[in-house]
Amino acid sequence: MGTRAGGRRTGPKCIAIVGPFASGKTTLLEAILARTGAIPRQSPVSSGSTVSDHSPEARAHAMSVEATFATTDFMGEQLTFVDCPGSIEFAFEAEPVLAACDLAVVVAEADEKKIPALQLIMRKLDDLGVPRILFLNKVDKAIAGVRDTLKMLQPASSVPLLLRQIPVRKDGVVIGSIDLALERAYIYREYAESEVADIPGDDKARELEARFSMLETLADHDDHLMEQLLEEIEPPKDAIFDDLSADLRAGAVTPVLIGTAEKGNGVLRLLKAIRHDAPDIEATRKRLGAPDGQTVVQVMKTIHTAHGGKLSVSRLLSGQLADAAELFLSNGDTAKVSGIYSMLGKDQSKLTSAKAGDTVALGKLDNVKTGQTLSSAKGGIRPLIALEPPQPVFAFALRPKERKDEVKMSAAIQRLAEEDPSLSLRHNQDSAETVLSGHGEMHLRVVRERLEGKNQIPIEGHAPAVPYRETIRKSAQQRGRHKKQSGGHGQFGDVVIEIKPLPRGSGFQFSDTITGGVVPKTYIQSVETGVRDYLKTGPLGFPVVDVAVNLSDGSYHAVDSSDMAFQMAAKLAMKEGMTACSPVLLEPVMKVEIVTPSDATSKIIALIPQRRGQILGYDARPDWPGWDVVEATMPQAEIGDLIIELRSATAGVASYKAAFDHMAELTGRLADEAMNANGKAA
Ligand SMILES: Nc1nc2c(ncn2[C@@H]2O[C@H](COP(=O)(O)OP(=O)(O)OP(=O)(O)O)[C@@H](O)[C@H]2O)c(=O)[nH]1
Ligand SMILES: [Mg+2]
Repeated sequence: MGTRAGGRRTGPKCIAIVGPFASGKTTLLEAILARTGAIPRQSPVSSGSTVSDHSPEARAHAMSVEATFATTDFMGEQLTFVDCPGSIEFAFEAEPVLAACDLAVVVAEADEKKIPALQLIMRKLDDLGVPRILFLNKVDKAIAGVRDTLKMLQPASSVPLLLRQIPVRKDGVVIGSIDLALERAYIYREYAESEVADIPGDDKARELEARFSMLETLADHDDHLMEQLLEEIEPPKDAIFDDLSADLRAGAVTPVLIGTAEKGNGVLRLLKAIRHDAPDIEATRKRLGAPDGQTVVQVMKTIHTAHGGKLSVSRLLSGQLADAAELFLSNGDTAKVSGIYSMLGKDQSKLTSAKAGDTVALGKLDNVKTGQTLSSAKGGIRPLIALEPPQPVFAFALRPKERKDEVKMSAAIQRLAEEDPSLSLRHNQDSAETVLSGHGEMHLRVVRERLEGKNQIPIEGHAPAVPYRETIRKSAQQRGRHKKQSGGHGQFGDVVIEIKPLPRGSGFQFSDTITGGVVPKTYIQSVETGVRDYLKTGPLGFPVVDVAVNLSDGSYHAVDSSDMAFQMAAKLAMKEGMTACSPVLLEPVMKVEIVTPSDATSKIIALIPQRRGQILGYDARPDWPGWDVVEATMPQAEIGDLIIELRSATAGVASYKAAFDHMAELTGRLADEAMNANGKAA
């Protein structure tokens, strides 16, 4: 529980840093840590030595690929920041984090292309009910005015973006900011605290106008303020601060601060706003519906450290926790805490206990997963959040280069899947492949790099096999005789079968029209077994579907006939009969639903026929202003890398869902290619 200092509740807070890709989140965290003294100085992201993005995978791709935690201290208050990746492929990292945070700092920039990405994040925060501050970064290179930029970004937010600061410019370059609530100017100094100054005379008119517009927005939720504005009475500063705080906490507005993370400018104002306005753990506990009066722990991330120890980075929503404490999972199982740590990027420092509001890593909770809720209450409490990864959009099949690594690889994949709940793993029976699926090419590339790098397992990867089938176009009748005389017992089976195509989706049907017992009942069964066995691999090399086989005639021998002999006869008949039935390859066709920002819809529609798809229609995406949904059918073989093209057409934000629709005949060059590839794999 927090204490009150100067009328304000203080206590450990947890703040997620989110925003579109490359907006400067990692840079901002670095600036915050430098400003609060957690690190001696700010490193540029290009140096590869920031507190966040320390993994070789993040460095290799110059982007964040996982959530990083860093706890620091600002004016006696403990703040844990979580730097979340901006790429949509790693967006799921933020979900368990955001749920248990008090506040999100959304880092944005004046870039029209990134508006849909910003919108995705804002909606996520709306859904979770997380209050937010928008940090408009990179004002050093901004050409447009801040107010125009906010007008441009506003469609991404369901609540008003409330400008709290305007820039001070000199010769077109931003040299500081004016805080509209404090009515003070701050002149930037690189990597140091800004200098407080009077508002420059030239800026006074702009300041008053921007301030009035801020007050007008606040007055929408405050009748008293509205009256004051109408009567041209200057509202007291305290009342403005209270409104700013209340509206932010209620999620009624998104205050906007400006700065240049790269030079540490605007960071102190941001920290002060966080200190002053961020909700505390009590508010977050209530938002999540966590019970009071007991220890409640929400797991935000799972890490397997290089030294083999598992860490469950968690938020204490209420109560306290001592090392070696026993906690209950929602299913009643127990987990014993072995080590409590404060995090600063990859570094941990040991603690003896934790209290409500703390964000700490808990050691060796072997049976605990990301997103779970733990509690001190016997038998556990119900989960506070339900983590549901979206449907994967990209997959690859893999195996270790060396057979000896098989067991090691599957253990490593299990660990990776535990660290990343958006990764899914399945074994494809058809092709005997291990298939990993995830949220994009980069997502899976990073998984592969982790296997090869951290785990030292060289991997062979390829696109997963498409489950082709084959069927027939014509009917045929065929006799099959299996007869062998070798010493004592002979083998004898003789059948006549009729093979017929069935409508698509019927599968396989077997019947007999045997009369007079020319083939005895038990051997009819053997014929069916033989036929079914044959159908596992048809003349084109794939499982056969949509055929009917009727056993119409045959003969048997009282001594030499057997189950095996009739199976053999049936297979012989099938083998010869099928080639006369004009076999044809079938490929799976999916129904796809693509969601895209509307301005890219025509591009998306154009690429569907290029992938042998058929457009079924497109429409406005329900409840998503500025987005469309395009429906189409498309062969599964063409969907494998569809996401790459969708993302590149939409600055990374389009996505799709696919579900099996039907099987369709495939002939010509593509069929030959599929058969050749299958022949090689077999
Ligand atoms: N001009 C300017 N560039 C900046 C500023 N802040 C960050 N950058 C640059 O923006 C690029 C991306 O910065 P990052 O901090 O890695 O961005 P990010 O949001 O963490 O990126 P992801 O985590 O990959 O989404 C880098 O080249 C930074 O140098 C800034 O204030 N001004
Ligand atoms: Mg980053």
